[in-house]
Amino acid sequence: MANRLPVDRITTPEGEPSFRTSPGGLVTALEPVMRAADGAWVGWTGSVDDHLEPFEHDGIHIIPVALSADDVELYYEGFSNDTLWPLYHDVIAPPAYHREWWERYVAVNRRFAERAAEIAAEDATVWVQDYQLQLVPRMLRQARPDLTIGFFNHIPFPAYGIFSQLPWRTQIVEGLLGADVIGFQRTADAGNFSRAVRRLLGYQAKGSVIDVPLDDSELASAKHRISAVRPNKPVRTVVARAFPISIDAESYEDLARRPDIQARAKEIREGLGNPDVVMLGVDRLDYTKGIGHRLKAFGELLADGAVDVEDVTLVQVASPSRERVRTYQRLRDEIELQVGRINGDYSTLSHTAISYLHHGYPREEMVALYLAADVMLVTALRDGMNLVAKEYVACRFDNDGVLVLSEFAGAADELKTALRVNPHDIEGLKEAMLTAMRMPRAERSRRMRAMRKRVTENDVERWSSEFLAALAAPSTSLALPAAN
Ligand code: GDG
Repeated sequence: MANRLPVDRITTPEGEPSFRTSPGGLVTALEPVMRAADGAWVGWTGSVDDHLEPFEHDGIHIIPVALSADDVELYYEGFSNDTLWPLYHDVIAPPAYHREWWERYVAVNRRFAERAAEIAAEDATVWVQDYQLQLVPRMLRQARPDLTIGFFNHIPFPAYGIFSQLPWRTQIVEGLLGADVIGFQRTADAGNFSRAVRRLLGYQAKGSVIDVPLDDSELASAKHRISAVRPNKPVRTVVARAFPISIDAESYEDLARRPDIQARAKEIREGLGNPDVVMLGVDRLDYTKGIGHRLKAFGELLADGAVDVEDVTLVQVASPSRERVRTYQRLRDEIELQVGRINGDYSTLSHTAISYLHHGYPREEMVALYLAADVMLVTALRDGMNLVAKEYVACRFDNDGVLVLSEFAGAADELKTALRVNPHDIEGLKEAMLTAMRMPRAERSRRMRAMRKRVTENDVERWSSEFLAALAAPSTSLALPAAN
């Protein structure tokens, strides 16, 4: 189950409302698993007040949860995107704390949990996705103790000094601990979570295993499953560890090998005036992505005369995101002012310094852009994983191209031969851009090969199967606490 269903509402040429599978990696990863296990996907269609009966789409059972306009405003745009999102990304933007947002978050989480509790078969496995639904694991366990429950957090989990700001920090941690396995992007995120558990609840958390004492109703219902040796109180063991998410690498490479997409990549470069170097950024227009830092560094390189607008172009795709949230509206103004200034100062009639695109594009066009880019800039200030970095690598079957990668993106744990940067260090960022532009072919190839090995081996199918294997492992069952 996830906040969003794996389908988008569309209107057929005949004017009929219909659904189309949304092209995300999560869908690709889970589709085969769900088909094999006869699974169902619980989530929101993305449209307000969409009261739909369950239906079947592309072999997947779809169980819609309806959200009202108020739910969207308070639970989704409010608590999820304006409280949790900035808090979990190291308070890059200030989180807003409103009690009515929290109350709605609880209510909507309950609605999701109730829906799953109604439809899940006896002893079924339920996998809850992401920060919008952190209370669901506990609610679901209370309603259906027979279920095996997994949770995956797609965004970072912050250090306790930051997390502890949250007025509802204890409820969130308890909510998550309803799961048997809690997955994070990085080992550091899992560590932050375990520390929060120790600090707030005093439970024992060693390595990736957390001992959660059973409450009285659990004790009663679990009696047949455990052999308690008094005076030790029985516990459930919860596993909290990293499962770094990935992409369907093969499908990206297949697109990159298509002659029409390669021709399009060439056309893109020609359209830009055939500069020596094309640098590329692809992000949702979000303050976590470090777009402003990237633009600043590039602007300074132009100002210093270290690069010439005739030779180097930066293409920045900033896909529209969360446009009803104020912080995002302000960010858009800031970025567009910055782009306008740099272009005004440095563009010529034949060459534009920054080609700025506030659009979403089809995946084919994204792949053509990846192929057209000599240097890919991923300068997130904080990012759970960053799939764009992995997509760029997956597309570069020519073993060419340079990835500049922020150490604050989860992908940095895996893509060790990327050019690593601290995006707050503008001088360092400028140097990395110059190093990337000037890197000899042999070094580009050596670095890219190593990254490709990682991305093709550790694809999204492996991510989901490793998570589900951990969930099925007996270590996540009832146990006695470890001896002190
Ligand atoms: C969250 C976490 C974590 C972007 N613009 C277009 C487009 N995209 C696609 C990219 C990529 C995806 O959107 C963005 O994924 P990211 O991982 O980069 O970032 P978030 O959206 O913030 O995702 C993140 C992720 O969840 C998964 O766990 O990695 O850390 O924040 O696939 O290609 N796709 C198309 N047109 C666009 O204009 N087709």
